Amino acid sequence: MKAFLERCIQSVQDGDAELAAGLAREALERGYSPLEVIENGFVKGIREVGRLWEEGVLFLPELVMSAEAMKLAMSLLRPALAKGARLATRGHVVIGTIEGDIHDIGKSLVATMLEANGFRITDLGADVPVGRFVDEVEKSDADCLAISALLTTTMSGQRRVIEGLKQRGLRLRVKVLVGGAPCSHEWAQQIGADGYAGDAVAAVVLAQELLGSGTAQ
Ligand code: B12
Repeated sequence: MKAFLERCIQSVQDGDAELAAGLAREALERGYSPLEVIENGFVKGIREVGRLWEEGVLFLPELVMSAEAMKLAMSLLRPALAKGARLATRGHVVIGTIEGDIHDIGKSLVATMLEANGFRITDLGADVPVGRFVDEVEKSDADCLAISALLTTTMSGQRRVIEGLKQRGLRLRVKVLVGGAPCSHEWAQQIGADGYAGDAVAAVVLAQELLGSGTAQ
């Protein structure tokens, strides 16, 4: 298994979408846990790419190729992740990445894991305007708003969503979760969110706690 995960990591680092897709298919054929292959394989690969990019070892086109490889592998593994989805809903979560920010890999993983654990999901996508989050809460029966931000320059949008909810008298209608690389528990507290989670599994546990829908599956 370790050697297989290493190949997954390497395929993303090399930006080799064909190989990443082949490995995702192989993982499904072999009956490996899709979550383990994502978290300990492909996600590790993309994080390493981010680190190398920050150090100036890699350039943006290489980062884009790695992200494409990662997305393709995820698209193949996601249906297997969501297979455990229950019919009865544990709550309705509206999720999206904040405006100005196109990072959607982590947000989509959180959405898939929530769905697999029985939550109904409305995924607004990436680069979602602040007002769109607020409008969606107003017009839907959302129990929870989950806002992703991967950039230090866009995370302030999470605060603006919460302010927008307050202005429209909607703040108490939903629980607000925040996440993404630059966020933290302190940040969540500072902006008046209900919680922060550092990965998709923790996001499920948090949503279950906040919405009072039992223990993690
Ligand atoms: C892949 C990637 C890209 C891809 C995105 C492809 C896509 N469709 O998503 C591309 C190449 C397009 C890209 C572009 C840019 N990127 Co970029 N990118 C990354 C990278 C390497 C990985 C992100 C990722 O997908 N990680 C894998 C997923 C699974 O992890 P995750 O996103 O953290 O999500 C997990 C948790 O955070 C959490 N989570 C996430 N969201 C939420 C939400 C909630 C509610 C909860 C509870 C939890 C939660 O759960 C997730 C699953 O476990 C990161 C480096 C890094 N370490 O994060 C840089 C990074 C985020 N990018 C960065 C930058 C600067 C950019 C650009 C500005 C570059 C440029 N000069 O153009 C642009 C931004 C464009 C824009 N306007 O958005 C910087 C941000 C620095 C900063 N301090 O703001 C980073 C940190 C790289 C770095 N080390 O410098 N990027």
